[in-house]
Amino acid sequence: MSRSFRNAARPTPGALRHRIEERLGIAVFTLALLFLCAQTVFAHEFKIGDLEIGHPWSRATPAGAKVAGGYFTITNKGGTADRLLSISSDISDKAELHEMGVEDGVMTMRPVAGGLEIPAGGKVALAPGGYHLMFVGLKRQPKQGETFSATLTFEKAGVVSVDFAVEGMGETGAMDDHAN
Ligand SMILES: [Cu+2]
Repeated sequence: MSRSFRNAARPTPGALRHRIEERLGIAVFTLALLFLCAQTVFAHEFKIGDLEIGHPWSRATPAGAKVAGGYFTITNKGGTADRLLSISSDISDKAELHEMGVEDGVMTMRPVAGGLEIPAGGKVALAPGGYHLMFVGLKRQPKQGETFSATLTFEKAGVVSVDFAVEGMGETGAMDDHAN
């Protein structure tokens, strides 16, 4: 019964080719969708005025952690300098801009006073080991694979909402060309 049905339904060579092309089309479409999704998570970018905020990311934290880092690049395509004044997010009580450096052979971290300048035509990177955001007083632990939103306020460009992609606990950003 099923054999005779199969025989009756056997496609002509032309129909077969059409069917293969159709499947290829679906495969290409699926790949394009996957690519778009990957773009959103791994190389996402936000724009406000002349500023481009590249790939905001954070790190998953162990249970009970009270702080989490925040990293991204800011590119200023304009002719005048701007300044990152403040950051806020629902994930923590507050967010601070920190600078990391070595003082007397000891790694130290201190808040950056007066905001972070983004020179005209310049690019500033917030990355592990240098300037970074610190989400202080976490209300919950950021989990790998999720995103959380934050608001950045610039002196001239204004306010922009961005999404931080949460990466693994051991992530250093070294393999990420956006962090350079
Ligand atoms: Cu810090």
